[in-house]
Amino acid sequence: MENGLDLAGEWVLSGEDGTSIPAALPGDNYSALLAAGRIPDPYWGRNEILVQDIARKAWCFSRTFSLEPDFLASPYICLNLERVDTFAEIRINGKKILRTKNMFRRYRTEIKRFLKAGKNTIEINIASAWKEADRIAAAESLKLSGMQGMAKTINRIRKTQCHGGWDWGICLMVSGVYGELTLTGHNVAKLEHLYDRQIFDDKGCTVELTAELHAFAAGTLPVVFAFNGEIKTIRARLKEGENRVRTVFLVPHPRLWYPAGMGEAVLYDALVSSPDGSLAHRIGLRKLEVINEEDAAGRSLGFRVNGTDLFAKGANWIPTDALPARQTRETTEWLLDSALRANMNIIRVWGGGQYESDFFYEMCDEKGLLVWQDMMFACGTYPSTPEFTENVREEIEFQIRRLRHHPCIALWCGDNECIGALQWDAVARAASKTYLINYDRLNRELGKAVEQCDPERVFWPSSPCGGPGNFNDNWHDDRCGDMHYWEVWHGSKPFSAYYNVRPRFCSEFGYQSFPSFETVRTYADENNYNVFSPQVDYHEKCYHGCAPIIGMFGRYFRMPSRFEDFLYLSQVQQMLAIKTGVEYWRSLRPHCLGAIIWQLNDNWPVASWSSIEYGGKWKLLHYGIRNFFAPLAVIAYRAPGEALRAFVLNDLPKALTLQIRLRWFDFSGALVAASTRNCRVGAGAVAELGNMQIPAVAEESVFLVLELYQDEEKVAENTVFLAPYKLCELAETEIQTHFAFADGACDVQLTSSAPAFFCALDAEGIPGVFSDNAFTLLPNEPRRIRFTPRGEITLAAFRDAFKIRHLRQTY
Ligand code: BMA
Repeated sequence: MENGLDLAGEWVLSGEDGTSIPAALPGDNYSALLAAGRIPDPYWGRNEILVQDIARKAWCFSRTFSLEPDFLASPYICLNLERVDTFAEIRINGKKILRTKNMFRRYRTEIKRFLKAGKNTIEINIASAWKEADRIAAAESLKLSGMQGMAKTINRIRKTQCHGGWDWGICLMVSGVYGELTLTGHNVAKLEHLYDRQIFDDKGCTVELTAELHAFAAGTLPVVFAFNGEIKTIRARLKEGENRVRTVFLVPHPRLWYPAGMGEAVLYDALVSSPDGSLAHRIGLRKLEVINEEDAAGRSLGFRVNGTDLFAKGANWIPTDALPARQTRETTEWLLDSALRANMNIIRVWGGGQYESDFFYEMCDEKGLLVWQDMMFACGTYPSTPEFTENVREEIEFQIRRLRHHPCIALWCGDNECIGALQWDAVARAASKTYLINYDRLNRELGKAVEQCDPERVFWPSSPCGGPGNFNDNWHDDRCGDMHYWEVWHGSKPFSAYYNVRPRFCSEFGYQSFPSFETVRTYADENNYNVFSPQVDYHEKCYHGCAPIIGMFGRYFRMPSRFEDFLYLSQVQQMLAIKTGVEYWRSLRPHCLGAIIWQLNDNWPVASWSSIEYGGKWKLLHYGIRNFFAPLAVIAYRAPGEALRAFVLNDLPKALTLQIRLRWFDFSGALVAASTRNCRVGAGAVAELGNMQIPAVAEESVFLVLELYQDEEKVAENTVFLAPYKLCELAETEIQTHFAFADGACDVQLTSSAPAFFCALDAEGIPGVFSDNAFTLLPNEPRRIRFTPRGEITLAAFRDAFKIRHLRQTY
């Protein structure tokens, strides 16, 4: 560190009960207790229940540190704390210096007078957030309802809301510090933030850089900006308190930042320094517009980057682990890379989680993933008392200042489903006006904070909502706004219900599945290898339990026989659900301009809507997403009572002429009918293939294979059934495998004598990704699939771990 001391490292965690164990900070109390063998693994079986008393106690993190007289010569010394969870009293050398009450705020306080040369002590005493929330709730004048997890009162406090448990999440009301923990010395001022504003005109791009400094006393300071090979020094006169120092740079030929799939995510280094410290960011030059304009259907919603509209394809993001100590850079990078590899261009940071670490946004900048950033409120009613609102205002202002320089951030959204909660929460419904006013008071504060701190970006009041200036409930509105479509999962409707809505932008829709057998074995023992066993059932947090997954099987499939078949089939089913929605909505472009799947990841091993399991393994859904989010796709569907329709989807910024091959087969693999077509499809557009002939045979006796070719090269394929799978007499077949090792990866050649559907490959216990999965294997058309491991691998280990499953084998 420049002029400072990083207090990250080993601390001591002590408890009311006399516990005294080593604990790493940044980190949390549960992780420390687990590492010291004081609590059982909360992720195993039903252990969640056994570890709840930890959260009803106070915990203290303490350590000593030593200071050199040189450092103490600095006129000002700050203690800087980020992500302190939640109610902490901080003491230095026994003296109280600070109290915290919001894990999303940054606390900085000048503490020189409490320090001495040599050995010092720091204590972070953290009260039980749960008890504190209960206390606030008991005293509140406007009674609010409880939240869905075990910690019902968590909406009263500024802590990651899913810590209290969610319909996919364990309740672990952790405490700790997860961000910066430093002492910094200063002469005049602390450099706080650096951000940019960009003006595009015929001269190029004018980049205005602004540094925000907190001056401890009035004074002057040279502030040096470096950008695009130029250096500018400003002698800043600072007043005590907050100051802004600005300068501009002209970039005559800017290299623009593009989201994934549209171009390169070019970044420029921006640096500001003073004798008191420095800040370095990487910024992207781009014009990002949220298009929200009146049109024939109502009002559009979409993103335009550097003048080109895109179809937003992405997933919702929740915290990567319920134990904050395990929220690593590596896990984040794996998940974001996985999003990218599945052709996503946007991530929605969902409001029940947290504003993510800097490295999350830096990675999104680098990879070209746009971020729909919620503010941290979800699915509930929140207070709007002056105390709460003031606390939130500090939080939002800090978060916007911290994050606004990231080119990835596409918009600020006020909350997740808090308008919905006004309807489904009985208390709020009974006094709707009161709760609406309460909602609006807080929500308007959020909007004001955006206006003040980041006027260039759009404030989208809530997700879902009709957008600024629209005061409708907007729950399912085909005319405007973003939509959360939950009728298929929560409403138990068939997959064809996706054809009932024509969203302008669907920011949430999902379907659950079980994780793989490999992951189930991390939380259940052999006696529990049954979908309704206590341990497996416990790892399904939605109020319906596992029943909808199994119930839905009855619509489409024959009942699977073995436990592993249940797990597999649930993943096939999940993939089909999401595929139905995505393909249909993509075919509606430009009416619909976005599909954000619920949800990308899990924060513990559980049955959920995720496309990637806890631990990083891709579910079949994630492989499916890679195909149905591909920039070029060929699709066909038949909405109830309608004809079969087929489309070519092109998200690329250029018009193309493509070839389509259509083949109908029966289930022995015999060709029933075949044709080829040419199709011209515009840039970022959709083309319908007219005149789709269905062979004149029983619907349950055939299936359609569509293939899309660009200059002789196959770029996409799809398989479509006309009848539910359960009605079709699928042929039994054994898939032959042949293995080979190439470039650190393993190839497997697959051959079948009859059509095999949803062929799912697994390398149990070996982390890595297949080049394709859950595909149709046709007879006499062998397929070579590559497995790229995350680490080193031998062919023998891969062959031993390899498993393949297909639909006919499940019964
Ligand atoms: C949406 C989300 C989450 C939830 C999901 C599934 O409402 O915002 O709150 O986990 O549905 O029920």
